[in-house]
Amino acid sequence: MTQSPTTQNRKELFLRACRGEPVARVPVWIMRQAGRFLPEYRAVREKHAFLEVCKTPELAVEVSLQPFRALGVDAVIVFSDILIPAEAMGLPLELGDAGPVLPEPVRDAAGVRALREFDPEQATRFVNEAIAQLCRELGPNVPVIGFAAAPWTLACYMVEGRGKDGFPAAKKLMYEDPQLFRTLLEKIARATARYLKAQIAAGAAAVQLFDTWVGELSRRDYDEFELPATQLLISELGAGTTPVILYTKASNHLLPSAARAGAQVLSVDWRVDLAEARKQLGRVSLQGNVDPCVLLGPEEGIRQAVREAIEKTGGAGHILNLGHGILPATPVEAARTFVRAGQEHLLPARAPAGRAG
Ligand code: 1CP
Repeated sequence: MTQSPTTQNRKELFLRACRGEPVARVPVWIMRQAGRFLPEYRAVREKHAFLEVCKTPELAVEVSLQPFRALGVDAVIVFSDILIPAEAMGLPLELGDAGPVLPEPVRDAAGVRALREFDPEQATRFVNEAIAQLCRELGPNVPVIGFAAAPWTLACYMVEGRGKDGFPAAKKLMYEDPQLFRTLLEKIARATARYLKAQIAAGAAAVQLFDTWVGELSRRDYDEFELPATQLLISELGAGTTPVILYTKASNHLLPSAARAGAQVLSVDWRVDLAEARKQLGRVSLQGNVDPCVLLGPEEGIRQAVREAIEKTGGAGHILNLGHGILPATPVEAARTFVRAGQEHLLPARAPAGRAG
């Protein structure tokens, strides 16, 4: 029996899209797909604290699988958080209802010096175990995505101590002591490379770097601070054939620089015109970029946004996703509509496109 385009080997489909090779349809997943919009996630969280779910492989596997079962997405991201390595580097971490808090933030040279290099096989072994268990459960045809924060975004929380508009304490340190800030980013980059290598060794088919707060940086500061740190991270990772996806938000002014970081896929938000990005950036695949708020609106609007996103890239070298995490208020049926609309949009057979330059 021939497989339908919606159930063919999802890992192969995902990897082909990362490499910009021809596909029958675009692969689809959703950032923050394992999370609060799913009633079955909220049920787990009623019984278990957030960090307990992250650190107990059986629970992390269960919530990672929930969106695969509920939505039929093409990739499963391991349930964890970008702040887990901050704790492994020595900063106590609390994750309450108001978001993450690091009560002992890094504010000076002594704080940067005290950050530990950690062994991901010891300190964050639970992440690798969750990935390995997911790979066993899902078999060889479904990609498991590992992830970490990009250096600037992790530094934002490490210095600020919590999420805060504009991350002024992080910027203050960057402007006050640029050399110290570079040292901090470099330390994070090296630790994150080791952390992600362990995830790949455990079976991750691709890894995503979240640079959620990079839009706060001017192009000049990005080029001076975050670009070299991200390049270092990706080159240290030496991922070989494992694709790296670099997510940036509110980053229209940075994209040509971000495209030089070494990632095979750039994940962008709804402010970016995918057709223009393709023209401007050349040899890079794109992920995104539907506004998560579209999923709060009518079904036809969701279908139209999906159609438009795919038509902008012609479906070549494109992983359909939202432009940022799915909102907790999203109806499950709307998420299902998004995934199905992407999977049912069949592409004409063609040679790889948009790969000039
Ligand atoms: O009570 C809860 O359940 C807490 C909500 C929650 C969830 C579901 C947090 C706290 N983290 C997560 C999981 C999570 N975080 C994943 C899981 C896998 C998936 O995508 O399904 C991922 C990839 C993240 C990544 C993450 N954490 C980012 C980058 C992506 C993004 O959405 O911007 C950031 C910035 C964080 C920090 C964080 N963790 C949690 C919250 C509420 C926040 C944001 C805090 C802030 O606004 O600054």
